[in-house]
Amino acid sequence: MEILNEILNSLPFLLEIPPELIYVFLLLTGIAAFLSLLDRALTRIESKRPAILKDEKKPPKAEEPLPPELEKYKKLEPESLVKRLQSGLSRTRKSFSSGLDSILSGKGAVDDELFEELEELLVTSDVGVKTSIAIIESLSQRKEQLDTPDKVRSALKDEIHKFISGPQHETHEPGGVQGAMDRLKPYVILVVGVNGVGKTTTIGKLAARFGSEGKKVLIVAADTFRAAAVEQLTVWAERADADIVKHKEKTDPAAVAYDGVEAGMARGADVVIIDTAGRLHTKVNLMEEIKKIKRIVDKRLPGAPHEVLLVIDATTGQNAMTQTQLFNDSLGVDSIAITKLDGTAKGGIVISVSGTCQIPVTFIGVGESLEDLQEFDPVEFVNALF
Ligand SMILES: Nc1nc2c(ncn2[C@@H]2O[C@H](COP(=O)(O)OP(=O)(O)OP(=O)(O)O)[C@@H](O)[C@H]2O)c(=O)[nH]1
Ligand SMILES: [Mg+2]
Repeated sequence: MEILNEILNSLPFLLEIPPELIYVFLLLTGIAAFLSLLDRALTRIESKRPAILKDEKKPPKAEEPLPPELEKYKKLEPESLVKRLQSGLSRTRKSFSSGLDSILSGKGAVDDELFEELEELLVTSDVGVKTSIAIIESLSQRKEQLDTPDKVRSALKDEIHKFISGPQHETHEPGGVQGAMDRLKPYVILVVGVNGVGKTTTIGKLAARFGSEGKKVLIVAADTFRAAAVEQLTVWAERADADIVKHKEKTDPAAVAYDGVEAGMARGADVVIIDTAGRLHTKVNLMEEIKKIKRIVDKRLPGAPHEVLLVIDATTGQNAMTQTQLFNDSLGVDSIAITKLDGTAKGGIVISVSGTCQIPVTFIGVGESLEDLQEFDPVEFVNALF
């Protein structure tokens, strides 16, 4: 205050200005200086944030023509996908619908016996005992309204749909937690599962799907157990126009995964997909190995893998449930792909897994070609079943 008075006294013309105005002026200057400092500090913090946390969308990739294989994939019409789904599920559908027809035909009364028969049909379609009981219990609560076979059929369809479209599917979209793929670069997917379930094939199909969306995909061959695995993956990478990182046979798979993620970061990949060797969920040492892969990947890119994708084979029936549980206990599974539905009449496993495990089923495999890996859509699935 003294300094202010001194300044006012030393500059007589200032005396003509009311001191209140000078105070206001000084206050405003102070606020402006503070805001400018704050802005500079925030800019500095923002520039230091790791790229993977940035919220803004990635700039679109320069327009490049897609290779013919991916162009073909991109142009698939929804109707042709539905047809493939229906034909892929035809064995399950035949066995399920003919069972349902024979139960419902000639039934005069909707009684406990009918519900028991329906429950048995579900169990034999591999829906699982617990799941089947839950679905039929819920159906029997609507008993009063079910006075014709058609009503029973459509109520059962409704119950199955309700059962498989839990909230976990709503927050997930193909390839990850909603929006995560756009935010995280590279988005890292670790693919796991027991031997021969279709991990490598699924990775090839996924790479093609992401590639057809204009994403830059890098596949990591961390299955160093079999020499043929790397060759198989190389063929898929070529088909999908994806980059591949591979090492010599018997290299530590965690080291390959580490290098793969590093390469993905250096080359600006949008998605990094890591293939791993098939392993029995009951073998402790093999489960420890996959945990190590996960840890090492996280070391190179904190937060990665962003998605642990478990592949299960529909033809293995209820054992797939045990696999899901043990892989989830060891690693934390984020999403599930169920393959080989075209090879079984017991596609009910999809209902069992998607209804009981709190993990979203994101893809189902209904054949061997690229377009046969489909997004799991509960409505389409139930429509194809009835
Ligand atoms: N019919 C059919 N076959 C499939 C499907 N998905 C994968 N396969 C076949 O299943 C076999 C095994 O597939 P892979 O992708 O090699 O399985 P994997 O899990 O990588 O096997 P490992 O690496 O040995 O553990 C191959 O012959 C695939 O063509 C599917 O949805 N339908
Ligand atoms: Mg494989």
